[in-house]
Amino acid sequence: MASISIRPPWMLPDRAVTPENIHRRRREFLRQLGFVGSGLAWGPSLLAQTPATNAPAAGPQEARRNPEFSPKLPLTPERIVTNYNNFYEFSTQKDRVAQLVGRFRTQPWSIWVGGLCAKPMTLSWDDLMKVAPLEERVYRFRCVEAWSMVVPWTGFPLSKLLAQVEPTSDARYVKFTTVLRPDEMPGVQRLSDYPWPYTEGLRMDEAMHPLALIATGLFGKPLPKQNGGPVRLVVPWKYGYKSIKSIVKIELVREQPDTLWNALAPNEYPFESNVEPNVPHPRWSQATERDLATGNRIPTLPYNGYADQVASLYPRK
Ligand SMILES: Nc1nc2c(c(=O)[nH]1)N[C@H]1C(S)=C(S)[C@@H](COP(=O)(O)O)O[C@H]1N2
Ligand SMILES: [Mo]
Repeated sequence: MASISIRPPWMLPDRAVTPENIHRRRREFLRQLGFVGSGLAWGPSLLAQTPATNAPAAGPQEARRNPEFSPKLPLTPERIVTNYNNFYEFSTQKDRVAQLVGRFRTQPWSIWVGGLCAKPMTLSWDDLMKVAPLEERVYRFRCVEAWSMVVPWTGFPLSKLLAQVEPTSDARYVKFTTVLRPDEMPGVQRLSDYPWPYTEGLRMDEAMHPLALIATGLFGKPLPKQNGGPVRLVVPWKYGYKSIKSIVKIELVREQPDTLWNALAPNEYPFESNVEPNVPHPRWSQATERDLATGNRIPTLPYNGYADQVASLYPRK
């Protein structure tokens, strides 16, 4: 692709997470606290936070299953979900990823949430655990490569996190960024012409939809590194690549953000990427999918089975 021959901006250090910028944002945040006073229920924990004292990312992830978001489907066995992975920062071979995440450090961890909002903030792991009560949800998961599984995630709605930072009215999209640590990620070094870091994006109304989940657990345990630990996005009505892993940055933006897959092959990986069985991928049909649990081919459902909940977001389709 033409886009990857250009000297890429991702070769530069990530400006949003330099100590200086974090320091400045924290000062801005503290200043805003002065105005809002006790309006922030969890202000004190942010005040106490410094990156050096971040609590471990691992922690209890048992949570009550939310039946409203958990269709009664047999779960894909845990050993399949945790050993058949797409995580190109480690390997393009799905059965290798779990073996290659050993050097990847997920503690301490923090996420910067900012951009077009009133209250940008850096959340430590403890802060993240206080955004909303954790719940378990059983979601269908459909990869663009035409395989699928059924997964019990633990997490909370993305909308709750975005509400904390109070997006401004000109925030039209949300951009997500995966951590980039080539020393810990052998696939990044191998795929050196990819536009790292991995990025993804949603429209604001998609991001605010109650199905869009921030996941921190899987099968009632901390999210394994190979599945995007310690924290990832899950957008069950879209192809799997929208569900970005190991997130360190969430930014509210005005224009549709670039995404890694869209930059590499826009005709194969459009920004919207809803699961649409009657719209073939340029290289294969999307009408059916291979169920990882049984190996059987099953029909692919519009919006991956979530049409009742999300079709209204796409009135022309
Ligand atoms: N950072 C990052 N996120 C990613 C990917 C990736 O390579 N890097 N792969 C995506 C794709 S294509 C899929 S299908 C899912 C796979 O998630 P799983 O390994 O938990 O099944 O993660 C998505 N998120
Ligand atoms: Mo995928």
